[in-house]
Amino acid sequence: MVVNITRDGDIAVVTVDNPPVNALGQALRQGLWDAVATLDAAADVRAVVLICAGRTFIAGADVTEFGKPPVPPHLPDLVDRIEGAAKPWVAAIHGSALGGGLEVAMGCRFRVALESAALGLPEVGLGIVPGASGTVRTPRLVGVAAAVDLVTTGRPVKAERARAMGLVDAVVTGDLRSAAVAFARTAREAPLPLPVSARPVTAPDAVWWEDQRVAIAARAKGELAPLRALDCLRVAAERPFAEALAHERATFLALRGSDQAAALRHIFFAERAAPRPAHVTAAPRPLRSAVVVGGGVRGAGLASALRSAGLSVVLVADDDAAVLRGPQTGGPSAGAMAELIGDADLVIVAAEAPVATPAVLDRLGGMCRADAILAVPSGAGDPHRTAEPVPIPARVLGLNLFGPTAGVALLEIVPTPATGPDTLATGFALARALGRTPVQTGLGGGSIGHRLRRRTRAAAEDLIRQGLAPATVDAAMRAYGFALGPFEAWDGSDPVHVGAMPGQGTPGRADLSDADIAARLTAAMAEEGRALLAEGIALRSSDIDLVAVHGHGYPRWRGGPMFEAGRQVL
Ligand code: T1G
Repeated sequence: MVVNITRDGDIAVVTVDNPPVNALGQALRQGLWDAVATLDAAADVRAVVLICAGRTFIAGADVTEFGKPPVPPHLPDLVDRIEGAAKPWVAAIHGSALGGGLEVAMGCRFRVALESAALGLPEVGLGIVPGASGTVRTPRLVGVAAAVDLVTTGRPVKAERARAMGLVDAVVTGDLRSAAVAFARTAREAPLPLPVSARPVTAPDAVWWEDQRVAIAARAKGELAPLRALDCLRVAAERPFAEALAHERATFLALRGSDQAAALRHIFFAERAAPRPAHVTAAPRPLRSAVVVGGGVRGAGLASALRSAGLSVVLVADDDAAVLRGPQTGGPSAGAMAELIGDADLVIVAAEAPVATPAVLDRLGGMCRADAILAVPSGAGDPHRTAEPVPIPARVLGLNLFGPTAGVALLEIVPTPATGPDTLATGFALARALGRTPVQTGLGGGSIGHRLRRRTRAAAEDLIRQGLAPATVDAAMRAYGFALGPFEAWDGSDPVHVGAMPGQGTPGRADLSDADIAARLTAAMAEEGRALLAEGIALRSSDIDLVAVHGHGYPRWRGGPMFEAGRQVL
Protein backbone atom coordinates (compact mmCIF):
# COMPACT_ATOMS: atom_id res chain seq x y z
CA MET A 1 0.00 0.00 0.00
CA VAL A 2 1.48 3.35 -0.99
CA VAL A 3 -0.60 5.01 1.73
CA ASN A 4 -1.47 3.51 5.07
CA ILE A 5 -3.20 5.01 8.10
CA THR A 6 -2.39 4.23 11.73
CA ARG A 7 -3.45 5.90 14.92
CA ASP A 8 -1.66 7.46 17.86
CA GLY A 9 -4.58 8.23 20.13
CA ASP A 10 -6.59 11.06 18.61
CA ILE A 11 -3.88 11.75 16.02
CA ALA A 12 -4.01 9.83 12.75
CA VAL A 13 -0.70 9.08 11.02
CA VAL A 14 -0.79 8.81 7.21
CA THR A 15 2.37 7.07 6.02
CA VAL A 16 3.41 7.27 2.37
CA ASP A 17 5.49 4.36 1.11
CA ASN A 18 6.27 4.66 -2.60
CA PRO A 19 9.96 3.87 -3.17
CA PRO A 20 12.43 5.01 -4.26
CA VAL A 21 11.58 8.66 -3.46
CA ASN A 22 7.82 8.68 -2.70
CA ALA A 23 7.15 10.42 -6.03
CA LEU A 24 3.53 11.48 -6.48
CA GLY A 25 2.41 8.94 -9.04
CA GLN A 26 -1.30 8.46 -9.69
CA ALA A 27 -1.71 5.70 -7.09
CA LEU A 28 -0.18 7.87 -4.39
CA ARG A 29 -2.32 10.86 -5.33
CA GLN A 30 -5.42 8.65 -5.17
CA GLY A 31 -4.33 7.18 -1.84
CA LEU A 32 -3.93 10.62 -0.27
CA TRP A 33 -7.18 11.81 -1.85
CA ASP A 34 -9.05 8.92 -0.22
CA ALA A 35 -7.23 9.40 3.12
CA VAL A 36 -8.70 12.91 3.47
CA ALA A 37 -12.24 11.57 3.19
CA THR A 38 -11.53 8.65 5.52
CA LEU A 39 -10.09 10.86 8.25
CA ASP A 40 -12.66 13.63 7.88
CA ALA A 41 -15.25 10.96 8.62
CA ALA A 42 -13.40 9.68 11.71
CA ALA A 43 -15.02 11.67 14.51
CA ASP A 44 -12.32 10.82 17.09
CA VAL A 45 -9.44 12.04 14.89
CA ARG A 46 -8.43 15.58 15.87
CA ALA A 47 -5.37 16.02 13.59
CA VAL A 48 -3.38 14.17 10.93
CA VAL A 49 0.37 13.68 10.57
CA LEU A 50 1.59 13.05 7.00
CA ILE A 51 4.92 11.21 7.06
CA CYS A 52 6.93 9.11 4.58
CA ALA A 53 8.73 5.82 4.79
CA GLY A 54 12.13 5.33 3.23
CA ARG A 55 14.88 7.83 2.70
CA THR A 56 12.89 10.94 1.99
CA PHE A 57 9.63 12.86 2.18
CA ILE A 58 7.79 13.18 -1.14
CA ALA A 59 10.43 14.22 -3.69
CA GLY A 60 7.99 15.58 -6.23
CA ALA A 61 5.65 14.62 -9.00
CA ASP A 62 6.59 11.43 -10.81
CA VAL A 63 8.84 12.70 -13.58
CA THR A 64 8.27 9.50 -15.54
CA GLU A 65 4.61 10.54 -15.97
CA PHE A 66 5.55 13.82 -17.65
CA GLY A 67 5.45 12.51 -21.17
CA LYS A 68 1.86 11.28 -20.65
CA PRO A 69 -1.50 13.14 -20.31
CA PRO A 70 -2.21 14.12 -16.69
CA VAL A 71 -4.51 11.63 -14.88
CA PRO A 72 -6.77 12.65 -11.93
CA PRO A 73 -6.69 13.29 -9.13
CA HIS A 74 -4.60 16.20 -10.32
CA LEU A 75 -1.98 17.40 -7.87
CA PRO A 76 -3.28 20.99 -7.42
CA ASP A 77 -6.70 19.55 -6.56
CA LEU A 78 -5.12 17.16 -4.06
CA VAL A 79 -3.23 20.01 -2.36
CA ASP A 80 -6.46 22.03 -2.10
CA ARG A 81 -8.27 18.97 -0.72
CA ILE A 82 -5.67 18.46 2.03
CA GLU A 83 -5.81 22.15 2.86
CA GLY A 84 -9.60 22.05 3.10
CA ALA A 85 -9.70 18.87 5.24
CA ALA A 86 -11.85 19.07 8.34
CA LYS A 87 -8.89 18.09 10.53
CA PRO A 88 -5.57 19.96 10.30
CA TRP A 89 -2.77 18.04 8.56
CA VAL A 90 0.85 18.30 9.76
CA ALA A 91 3.57 17.45 7.24
CA ALA A 92 6.49 15.62 8.90
CA ILE A 93 9.50 16.12 6.62
CA HIS A 94 12.76 14.20 6.39
CA GLY A 95 15.17 13.87 3.49
CA SER A 96 13.98 16.22 0.75
CA ALA A 97 10.53 17.78 0.31
CA LEU A 98 10.83 18.84 -3.31
CA GLY A 99 8.47 20.13 -5.97
CA GLY A 100 5.08 18.53 -5.59
CA GLY A 101 6.23 17.16 -2.24
CA LEU A 102 6.70 20.66 -0.85
CA GLU A 103 3.45 21.75 -2.49
CA VAL A 104 1.63 18.95 -0.64
CA ALA A 105 3.36 20.07 2.56
CA MET A 106 2.20 23.66 1.95
CA GLY A 107 -1.35 22.38 1.63
CA CYS A 108 -0.97 21.08 5.17
CA ARG A 109 -1.80 23.45 8.00
CA PHE A 110 1.63 22.93 9.57
CA ARG A 111 5.08 21.68 8.53
CA VAL A 112 7.58 20.03 10.87
CA ALA A 113 11.05 19.14 9.55
CA LEU A 114 14.00 17.13 10.79
CA GLU A 115 17.02 19.42 11.07
CA SER A 116 18.75 17.40 8.31
CA ALA A 117 15.86 17.88 5.88
CA ALA A 118 15.90 20.07 2.76
CA LEU A 119 12.97 21.77 1.07
CA GLY A 120 12.82 23.19 -2.43
CA LEU A 121 11.01 23.80 -5.69
CA PRO A 122 13.46 22.50 -8.34
CA GLU A 123 10.94 22.57 -11.20
CA VAL A 124 12.79 25.22 -13.21
CA GLY A 125 15.65 22.69 -13.38
CA LEU A 126 13.26 20.50 -15.36
CA GLY A 127 12.19 23.32 -17.67
CA ILE A 128 8.82 23.84 -15.97
CA VAL A 129 7.32 25.88 -13.13
CA PRO A 130 5.71 24.41 -9.99
CA GLY A 131 2.37 23.05 -11.17
CA ALA A 132 0.48 22.52 -7.90
CA SER A 133 0.39 25.98 -6.26
CA GLY A 134 4.11 26.34 -5.53
CA THR A 135 4.25 29.85 -7.03
CA VAL A 136 1.01 30.85 -5.23
CA ARG A 137 1.38 29.35 -1.74
CA THR A 138 5.12 29.95 -1.29
CA PRO A 139 4.85 33.78 -1.28
CA ARG A 140 2.01 33.46 1.26
CA LEU A 141 4.33 31.57 3.58
CA VAL A 142 7.75 33.19 3.11
CA GLY A 143 7.03 36.52 1.39
CA VAL A 144 7.59 37.44 -2.24
CA ALA A 145 11.36 38.06 -2.18
CA ALA A 146 12.23 34.70 -0.60
CA ALA A 147 9.69 32.99 -2.88
CA VAL A 148 11.34 34.49 -5.98
CA ASP A 149 14.70 33.09 -4.90
CA LEU A 150 13.32 29.64 -4.06
CA VAL A 151 11.22 29.25 -7.20
CA THR A 152 13.37 30.91 -9.90
CA THR A 153 16.63 29.26 -8.85
CA GLY A 154 15.24 25.88 -7.84
CA ARG A 155 17.78 25.79 -5.01
CA PRO A 156 16.60 23.91 -1.89
CA VAL A 157 17.02 25.28 1.64
CA LYS A 158 17.91 23.38 4.80
CA ALA A 159 15.33 22.98 7.57
CA GLU A 160 16.60 25.71 9.89
CA ARG A 161 16.69 28.31 7.07
CA ALA A 162 13.22 27.13 6.05
CA ARG A 163 11.96 27.70 9.59
CA ALA A 164 13.53 31.16 9.74
CA MET A 165 11.78 32.15 6.50
CA GLY A 166 8.42 30.71 7.59
CA LEU A 167 8.38 27.68 5.28
CA VAL A 168 8.27 25.28 8.22
CA ASP A 169 6.79 25.77 11.69
CA ALA A 170 9.25 23.68 13.68
CA VAL A 171 12.59 21.91 13.29
CA VAL A 172 12.96 18.73 15.31
CA THR A 173 15.64 16.18 16.12
CA GLY A 174 15.33 12.53 17.10
CA ASP A 175 12.26 10.54 16.12
CA LEU A 176 10.30 12.54 13.54
CA ARG A 177 7.04 10.64 13.90
CA SER A 178 6.73 11.11 17.67
CA ALA A 179 7.83 14.76 17.42
CA ALA A 180 5.23 15.43 14.74
CA VAL A 181 2.46 13.69 16.70
CA ALA A 182 3.32 15.74 19.76
CA PHE A 183 3.37 18.92 17.64
CA ALA A 184 -0.06 18.05 16.20
CA ARG A 185 -1.52 17.36 19.65
CA THR A 186 -0.25 20.70 20.97
CA ALA A 187 -1.40 22.58 17.86
CA ARG A 188 -4.94 21.36 18.46
CA GLU A 189 -5.00 23.15 21.80
CA ALA A 190 -4.66 26.61 20.18
CA PRO A 191 -6.58 28.46 17.45
CA LEU A 192 -5.44 27.22 14.04
CA PRO A 193 -3.58 29.56 11.66
CA LEU A 194 -5.32 30.46 8.40
CA PRO A 195 -4.98 27.95 5.56
CA VAL A 196 -2.00 29.04 3.47
CA SER A 197 -4.18 30.00 0.50
CA ALA A 198 -6.05 32.46 2.72
CA ARG A 199 -2.96 34.21 4.04
CA PRO A 200 -2.15 37.70 2.77
CA VAL A 201 0.77 38.52 0.49
CA THR A 202 2.43 41.92 0.09
CA ALA A 203 3.01 42.85 -3.56
CA PRO A 204 6.28 44.71 -4.37
CA ASP A 205 6.17 47.58 -6.86
CA ALA A 206 6.78 47.36 -10.62
CA VAL A 207 10.37 48.59 -10.31
CA TRP A 208 11.23 45.68 -8.01
CA TRP A 209 9.76 43.18 -10.46
CA GLU A 210 11.69 44.72 -13.36
CA ASP A 211 14.93 44.45 -11.38
CA GLN A 212 14.20 40.78 -10.74
CA ARG A 213 13.40 40.18 -14.39
CA VAL A 214 16.66 41.74 -15.59
CA ALA A 215 18.72 39.74 -13.11
CA ILE A 216 17.01 36.44 -13.93
CA ALA A 217 17.19 37.01 -17.70
CA ALA A 218 20.94 37.60 -17.43
CA ARG A 219 21.35 34.37 -15.48
CA ALA A 220 18.91 32.28 -17.55
CA LYS A 221 20.54 33.09 -20.94
CA GLY A 222 17.65 31.78 -23.06
CA GLU A 223 16.23 29.33 -20.53
CA LEU A 224 12.47 29.97 -20.38
CA ALA A 225 11.27 28.51 -17.07
CA PRO A 226 12.90 30.93 -14.58
CA LEU A 227 11.30 33.97 -16.24
CA ARG A 228 7.93 32.24 -16.53
CA ALA A 229 8.20 31.37 -12.83
CA LEU A 230 8.79 35.03 -12.04
CA ASP A 231 5.70 35.92 -14.06
CA CYS A 232 3.63 33.40 -12.05
CA LEU A 233 4.95 34.83 -8.78
CA ARG A 234 3.95 38.34 -9.81
CA VAL A 235 0.42 37.18 -10.68
CA ALA A 236 0.33 35.39 -7.30
CA ALA A 237 1.25 38.63 -5.53
CA GLU A 238 -1.19 40.82 -7.44
CA ARG A 239 -4.21 38.68 -8.27
CA PRO A 240 -6.65 36.56 -6.21
CA PHE A 241 -5.50 33.05 -5.26
CA ALA A 242 -7.80 31.16 -7.65
CA GLU A 243 -6.81 33.32 -10.62
CA ALA A 244 -3.13 32.96 -9.83
CA LEU A 245 -3.50 29.19 -9.44
CA ALA A 246 -5.16 28.94 -12.87
CA HIS A 247 -2.39 31.06 -14.40
CA GLU A 248 0.29 28.87 -12.85
CA ARG A 249 -1.39 25.67 -14.06
CA ALA A 250 -1.68 26.99 -17.61
CA THR A 251 2.00 27.99 -17.55
CA PHE A 252 3.02 24.58 -16.16
CA LEU A 253 1.09 22.65 -18.80
CA ALA A 254 2.49 24.83 -21.58
CA LEU A 255 6.09 24.37 -20.44
CA ARG A 256 5.73 20.65 -19.67
CA GLY A 257 5.54 19.87 -23.39
CA SER A 258 8.36 22.24 -24.37
CA ASP A 259 11.65 21.28 -26.00
CA GLN A 260 13.53 22.73 -23.04
CA ALA A 261 11.58 20.56 -20.58
CA ALA A 262 12.24 17.48 -22.71
CA ALA A 263 15.95 18.35 -22.84
CA LEU A 264 16.21 18.90 -19.09
CA ARG A 265 14.38 15.65 -18.34
CA HIS A 266 16.81 13.90 -20.69
CA ILE A 267 19.79 15.24 -18.68
CA PHE A 268 18.00 14.52 -15.37
CA PHE A 269 17.63 10.83 -16.20
CA ALA A 270 21.06 10.61 -17.87
CA GLU A 271 22.69 11.93 -14.68
CA ARG A 272 20.81 9.41 -12.58
CA ALA A 273 21.65 6.51 -14.85
CA ALA A 274 25.36 7.40 -15.17
CA PRO A 275 26.59 6.17 -11.74
CA ARG A 276 24.94 2.74 -12.20
CA PRO A 277 25.74 1.41 -15.70
CA ALA A 278 24.35 -2.10 -16.22
CA HIS A 279 27.75 -3.56 -17.18
CA VAL A 280 29.42 -2.50 -13.93
CA THR A 281 28.35 -5.34 -11.66
CA ALA A 282 31.49 -6.05 -9.61
CA ALA A 283 31.76 -4.77 -6.06
CA PRO A 284 34.06 -1.75 -5.79
CA ARG A 285 37.21 -2.10 -3.74
CA PRO A 286 37.19 -0.28 -0.38
CA LEU A 287 38.45 3.31 -0.58
CA ARG A 288 39.68 4.42 2.85
CA SER A 289 42.96 6.09 2.00
CA ALA A 290 44.43 7.84 -1.01
CA VAL A 291 47.62 9.47 -2.17
CA VAL A 292 47.21 12.24 -4.74
CA VAL A 293 50.40 12.80 -6.69
CA GLY A 294 51.00 16.31 -8.03
CA GLY A 295 48.55 18.18 -10.15
CA GLY A 296 48.85 21.60 -8.53
CA VAL A 297 45.37 23.14 -8.08
CA ARG A 298 43.71 20.09 -9.55
CA GLY A 299 45.56 17.74 -7.20
CA ALA A 300 44.74 19.90 -4.19
CA GLY A 301 41.09 19.98 -5.25
CA LEU A 302 40.96 16.22 -5.61
CA ALA A 303 42.61 15.74 -2.22
CA SER A 304 40.11 18.09 -0.60
CA ALA A 305 37.12 16.37 -2.26
CA LEU A 306 38.38 12.94 -1.17
CA ARG A 307 38.87 14.16 2.40
CA SER A 308 35.30 15.50 2.35
CA ALA A 309 34.22 12.02 1.28
CA GLY A 310 35.87 10.61 4.41
CA LEU A 311 39.13 9.22 2.99
CA SER A 312 42.46 9.89 4.66
CA VAL A 313 44.49 11.63 1.97
CA VAL A 314 48.12 12.55 1.45
CA LEU A 315 48.86 15.11 -1.25
CA VAL A 316 52.32 14.87 -2.83
CA ALA A 317 53.29 18.17 -4.38
CA ASP A 318 54.69 18.19 -7.91
CA ASP A 319 58.16 19.08 -6.64
CA ASP A 320 58.16 16.23 -4.15
CA ALA A 321 56.91 13.88 -6.85
CA ALA A 322 60.10 14.62 -8.76
CA VAL A 323 61.81 11.91 -6.70
CA LEU A 324 59.77 9.47 -8.78
CA ARG A 325 61.83 10.52 -11.78
CA GLY A 326 65.01 9.49 -10.00
CA PRO A 327 67.20 10.52 -7.06
CA GLN A 328 66.75 14.18 -6.15
CA THR A 329 68.38 16.49 -3.67
CA GLY A 330 65.85 17.52 -1.04
CA GLY A 331 62.24 16.44 -0.76
CA PRO A 332 61.18 12.98 0.43
CA SER A 333 63.49 10.09 -0.42
CA ALA A 334 62.34 7.34 -2.73
CA GLY A 335 62.06 5.10 0.33
CA ALA A 336 59.80 7.55 2.13
CA MET A 337 57.72 7.92 -1.00
CA ALA A 338 57.46 4.15 -1.37
CA GLU A 339 56.24 3.86 2.19
CA LEU A 340 53.63 6.52 1.59
CA ILE A 341 52.40 5.04 -1.69
CA GLY A 342 52.47 1.46 -0.42
CA ASP A 343 50.00 2.28 2.34
CA ALA A 344 47.18 3.69 0.20
CA ASP A 345 44.07 1.98 -1.22
CA LEU A 346 44.15 4.44 -4.12
CA VAL A 347 46.94 6.35 -5.78
CA ILE A 348 45.75 9.11 -8.11
CA VAL A 349 48.28 10.76 -10.35
CA ALA A 350 46.78 14.19 -10.81
CA ALA A 351 49.85 15.64 -12.49
CA GLU A 352 50.09 15.62 -16.23
CA ALA A 353 53.38 15.43 -18.07
CA PRO A 354 56.23 15.90 -17.36
CA VAL A 355 55.61 14.35 -13.96
CA ALA A 356 53.34 11.58 -15.23
CA THR A 357 55.86 9.99 -17.56
CA PRO A 358 55.82 6.20 -18.21
CA ALA A 359 59.00 5.83 -16.14
CA VAL A 360 57.40 7.68 -13.22
CA LEU A 361 54.20 5.66 -13.50
CA ASP A 362 56.28 2.49 -13.69
CA ARG A 363 58.04 3.41 -10.45
CA LEU A 364 54.71 4.34 -8.85
CA GLY A 365 53.17 1.07 -9.96
CA GLY A 366 56.00 -0.78 -8.31
CA MET A 367 55.39 1.06 -5.04
CA CYS A 368 51.61 0.48 -4.91
CA ARG A 369 50.18 -2.19 -2.62
CA ALA A 370 49.15 -5.31 -4.59
CA ASP A 371 45.44 -4.59 -4.06
CA ALA A 372 45.67 -0.81 -4.50
CA ILE A 373 44.34 1.05 -7.50
CA LEU A 374 46.54 3.30 -9.60
CA ALA A 375 44.52 5.99 -11.34
CA VAL A 376 46.41 7.88 -14.01
CA PRO A 377 45.51 10.89 -16.16
CA SER A 378 44.11 9.90 -19.54
CA GLY A 379 44.15 13.38 -21.11
CA ALA A 380 44.87 13.17 -24.80
CA GLY A 381 46.56 9.83 -24.71
CA ASP A 382 45.36 6.68 -23.08
CA PRO A 383 46.49 4.85 -19.97
CA HIS A 384 47.14 1.67 -21.96
CA ARG A 385 50.70 2.78 -22.68
CA THR A 386 50.91 3.45 -18.95
CA ALA A 387 49.49 0.15 -17.81
CA GLU A 388 51.92 -2.10 -19.66
CA PRO A 389 54.96 -1.75 -17.36
CA VAL A 390 52.93 -1.55 -14.20
CA PRO A 391 53.22 -4.81 -12.13
CA ILE A 392 49.45 -5.20 -11.74
CA PRO A 393 47.77 -3.82 -14.88
CA ALA A 394 44.37 -4.95 -13.62
CA ARG A 395 44.62 -2.25 -10.99
CA VAL A 396 45.29 0.60 -13.41
CA LEU A 397 42.53 2.96 -14.47
CA GLY A 398 42.64 6.08 -16.60
CA LEU A 399 40.80 9.19 -15.40
CA ASN A 400 40.09 12.37 -17.29
CA LEU A 401 39.90 14.93 -14.52
CA PHE A 402 38.74 17.87 -16.61
CA GLY A 403 40.85 20.67 -15.29
CA PRO A 404 40.83 22.19 -11.81
CA THR A 405 38.48 20.37 -9.55
CA ALA A 406 36.27 23.16 -8.30
CA GLY A 407 32.86 23.10 -9.96
CA VAL A 408 33.68 20.29 -12.37
CA ALA A 409 30.80 17.81 -12.22
CA LEU A 410 32.23 15.15 -14.53
CA LEU A 411 34.74 12.31 -14.23
CA GLU A 412 35.65 10.37 -17.37
CA ILE A 413 36.72 6.83 -16.53
CA VAL A 414 39.09 5.23 -19.05
CA PRO A 415 39.63 1.49 -18.42
CA THR A 416 42.53 -0.23 -20.19
CA PRO A 417 42.03 -3.71 -21.72
CA ALA A 418 43.63 -5.09 -18.55
CA THR A 419 41.54 -3.09 -16.06
CA GLY A 420 39.78 -5.51 -13.69
CA PRO A 421 35.99 -5.33 -13.17
CA ASP A 422 36.44 -4.44 -9.49
CA THR A 423 38.86 -1.67 -10.48
CA LEU A 424 36.31 -0.28 -12.94
CA ALA A 425 33.59 -0.46 -10.29
CA THR A 426 35.90 1.40 -7.93
CA GLY A 427 36.28 4.14 -10.54
CA PHE A 428 32.52 4.66 -10.40
CA ALA A 429 32.64 4.62 -6.60
CA LEU A 430 35.42 7.23 -6.76
CA ALA A 431 33.20 9.48 -8.90
CA ARG A 432 30.44 9.19 -6.28
CA ALA A 433 32.98 10.06 -3.56
CA LEU A 434 34.10 13.10 -5.56
CA GLY A 435 30.47 14.13 -6.19
CA ARG A 436 30.98 13.89 -9.92
CA THR A 437 28.93 12.31 -12.69
CA PRO A 438 30.93 9.36 -14.06
CA VAL A 439 31.13 8.60 -17.76
CA GLN A 440 33.07 5.61 -19.05
CA THR A 441 35.01 6.35 -22.17
CA GLY A 442 36.74 3.88 -24.41
CA LEU A 443 40.38 3.38 -25.06
CA GLY A 444 42.81 4.55 -27.66
CA GLY A 445 40.58 7.08 -29.31
CA GLY A 446 41.12 9.62 -26.57
CA SER A 447 38.42 10.62 -24.13
CA ILE A 448 34.94 11.71 -25.17
CA GLY A 449 35.60 15.19 -23.83
CA HIS A 450 38.88 15.49 -25.65
CA ARG A 451 37.41 14.35 -28.97
CA LEU A 452 34.42 16.70 -28.68
CA ARG A 453 36.65 19.62 -27.84
CA ARG A 454 39.01 18.99 -30.77
CA ARG A 455 36.16 18.52 -33.23
CA THR A 456 34.42 21.68 -32.09
CA ARG A 457 37.66 23.59 -32.40
CA ALA A 458 38.27 22.21 -35.90
CA ALA A 459 34.77 23.20 -36.98
CA ALA A 460 35.30 26.66 -35.52
CA GLU A 461 38.57 27.02 -37.39
CA ASP A 462 36.80 26.13 -40.63
CA LEU A 463 34.60 29.17 -40.02
CA ILE A 464 37.70 31.31 -39.48
CA ARG A 465 39.04 30.12 -42.81
CA GLN A 466 35.77 31.24 -44.34
CA GLY A 467 36.43 34.72 -43.04
CA LEU A 468 34.70 34.90 -39.68
CA ALA A 469 36.53 36.37 -36.70
CA PRO A 470 37.12 34.12 -33.65
CA ALA A 471 35.27 36.65 -31.51
CA THR A 472 32.25 36.33 -33.80
CA VAL A 473 32.22 32.57 -33.39
CA ASP A 474 32.67 32.82 -29.62
CA ALA A 475 29.86 35.37 -29.33
CA ALA A 476 27.51 33.18 -31.37
CA MET A 477 28.16 30.18 -29.11
CA ARG A 478 27.65 32.24 -25.97
CA ALA A 479 24.39 33.52 -27.43
CA TYR A 480 23.41 29.88 -27.96
CA GLY A 481 23.87 29.36 -24.24
CA PHE A 482 27.46 28.06 -23.97
CA ALA A 483 29.43 29.37 -21.04
CA LEU A 484 32.38 30.17 -23.34
CA GLY A 485 32.95 30.04 -27.09
CA PRO A 486 35.42 27.52 -28.57
CA PHE A 487 38.30 29.98 -28.80
CA GLU A 488 37.70 31.42 -25.33
CA ALA A 489 37.49 27.91 -23.84
CA TRP A 490 40.57 26.53 -25.61
CA ASP A 491 43.29 25.83 -23.08
CA GLY A 492 45.98 25.83 -25.75
CA SER A 493 46.79 22.15 -25.29
CA ASP A 494 47.38 19.92 -28.33
CA PRO A 495 46.26 22.50 -30.89
CA VAL A 496 44.13 21.07 -33.64
CA HIS A 497 45.85 23.02 -36.37
CA VAL A 498 49.60 23.11 -36.98
CA GLY A 499 51.19 26.51 -36.40
CA ALA A 500 49.37 29.77 -35.94
CA MET A 501 45.63 30.27 -36.24
CA PRO A 502 44.59 29.92 -39.87
CA GLY A 503 44.71 33.27 -41.63
CA GLN A 504 41.41 34.93 -42.14
CA GLY A 505 40.65 34.63 -45.84
CA THR A 506 38.06 36.98 -47.26
CA PRO A 507 36.97 39.85 -44.94
CA GLY A 508 34.50 38.76 -42.26
CA ARG A 509 31.51 37.01 -43.85
CA ALA A 510 28.24 38.60 -42.84
CA ASP A 511 25.99 35.86 -44.20
CA LEU A 512 26.41 33.41 -41.31
CA SER A 513 24.03 34.26 -38.49
CA ASP A 514 24.70 33.35 -34.88
CA ALA A 515 22.19 30.52 -35.32
CA ASP A 516 24.03 29.27 -38.41
CA ILE A 517 27.33 29.28 -36.52
CA ALA A 518 25.83 27.41 -33.56
CA ALA A 519 24.17 24.93 -35.89
CA ARG A 520 27.52 24.21 -37.60
CA LEU A 521 29.39 23.61 -34.37
CA THR A 522 26.70 21.62 -32.60
CA ALA A 523 26.22 19.48 -35.71
CA ALA A 524 29.97 18.82 -35.71
CA MET A 525 29.75 17.73 -32.07
CA ALA A 526 26.87 15.39 -32.89
CA GLU A 527 28.82 13.95 -35.84
CA GLU A 528 31.80 13.33 -33.55
CA GLY A 529 29.42 11.76 -31.05
CA ARG A 530 28.16 9.34 -33.68
CA ALA A 531 31.77 8.44 -34.51
CA LEU A 532 32.53 7.91 -30.80
CA LEU A 533 29.58 5.54 -30.54
CA ALA A 534 30.59 3.70 -33.73
CA GLU A 535 34.15 3.30 -32.41
CA GLY A 536 32.93 2.07 -29.04
CA ILE A 537 34.66 4.96 -27.30
CA ALA A 538 31.30 6.15 -25.96
CA LEU A 539 28.92 3.52 -24.63
CA ARG A 540 25.72 5.59 -24.66
CA SER A 541 24.49 8.60 -26.56
CA SER A 542 23.40 10.19 -23.26
CA ASP A 543 26.97 9.92 -21.96
CA ILE A 544 28.10 12.17 -24.81
CA ASP A 545 25.46 14.70 -23.83
CA LEU A 546 26.59 14.56 -20.20
CA VAL A 547 30.19 15.23 -21.23
CA ALA A 548 29.10 18.13 -23.45
CA VAL A 549 26.93 19.66 -20.72
CA HIS A 550 29.22 19.04 -17.75
CA GLY A 551 32.58 19.22 -19.50
CA HIS A 552 32.09 21.83 -22.20
CA GLY A 553 29.39 24.17 -20.98
CA TYR A 554 26.78 22.96 -23.50
CA PRO A 555 23.55 24.61 -22.32
CA ARG A 556 21.80 22.07 -20.10
CA TRP A 557 18.36 23.22 -21.29
CA ARG A 558 19.26 22.15 -24.83
CA GLY A 559 20.04 18.60 -23.73
CA GLY A 560 23.40 18.14 -25.47
CA PRO A 561 24.50 17.58 -29.08
CA MET A 562 23.07 14.06 -29.44
CA PHE A 563 19.73 15.01 -27.93
CA GLU A 564 19.42 18.06 -30.16
CA ALA A 565 20.46 16.17 -33.29
CA GLY A 566 17.86 13.53 -32.45
CA ARG A 567 15.13 16.14 -32.08
CA GLN A 568 16.03 17.64 -35.44
CA VAL A 569 15.72 14.19 -37.03
CA LEU A 570 12.27 13.62 -35.48
N1 T1G B 1 10.12 11.20 -10.24
C1 T1G B 1 10.42 9.92 -10.58
N2 T1G B 1 11.58 9.30 -10.24
C2 T1G B 1 12.47 10.01 -9.52
C3 T1G B 1 12.22 11.34 -9.12
C4 T1G B 1 10.98 11.93 -9.51
N3 T1G B 1 10.66 13.19 -9.16
N4 T1G B 1 13.31 11.77 -8.42
C5 T1G B 1 14.17 10.73 -8.38
N5 T1G B 1 13.67 9.68 -9.03
C6 T1G B 1 14.29 8.36 -9.18
C7 T1G B 1 15.62 8.43 -9.92
O1 T1G B 1 15.39 8.41 -11.33
C8 T1G B 1 16.29 7.17 -9.43
O2 T1G B 1 15.67 6.08 -10.10
C9 T1G B 1 15.84 7.10 -7.96
O3 T1G B 1 14.64 7.89 -7.89
C10 T1G B 1 16.86 7.66 -7.00
O4 T1G B 1 17.19 8.98 -7.48
C11 T1G B 1 3.88 19.43 -9.68
C12 T1G B 1 5.68 18.95 -11.48
C13 T1G B 1 15.06 13.18 -4.50
C14 T1G B 1 17.21 14.41 -4.07
O5 T1G B 1 12.97 17.43 -9.34
O6 T1G B 1 16.47 15.62 -6.79
O7 T1G B 1 7.16 17.97 -8.62
O8 T1G B 1 17.70 5.11 -11.24
O9 T1G B 1 19.66 8.61 -7.66
O10 T1G B 1 20.72 10.77 -5.04
O11 T1G B 1 5.26 21.20 -9.10
O12 T1G B 1 16.38 12.14 -6.89
O13 T1G B 1 16.98 4.25 -8.99
O14 T1G B 1 15.55 3.81 -11.02
O15 T1G B 1 18.65 10.98 -7.61
O16 T1G B 1 19.11 9.94 -3.19
C15 T1G B 1 10.33 17.86 -8.72
C16 T1G B 1 14.28 15.15 -8.43
C17 T1G B 1 9.63 17.08 -9.78
C18 T1G B 1 13.33 15.93 -7.55
C19 T1G B 1 17.16 11.91 -4.27
N6 T1G B 1 11.22 16.99 -7.99
N7 T1G B 1 14.99 14.14 -7.69
O17 T1G B 1 18.50 11.87 -4.68
O18 T1G B 1 18.60 9.49 -5.54
S1 T1G B 1 8.58 18.12 -10.73
C20 T1G B 1 12.50 16.84 -8.39
C21 T1G B 1 16.07 14.48 -6.95
C22 T1G B 1 7.29 18.47 -9.70
C23 T1G B 1 5.24 19.80 -9.25
C24 T1G B 1 6.29 19.45 -10.25
C25 T1G B 1 16.79 13.34 -6.28
C26 T1G B 1 16.54 13.23 -4.77
P1 T1G B 1 16.53 4.73 -10.35
P2 T1G B 1 18.61 9.56 -7.14
P3 T1G B 1 19.32 10.50 -4.56
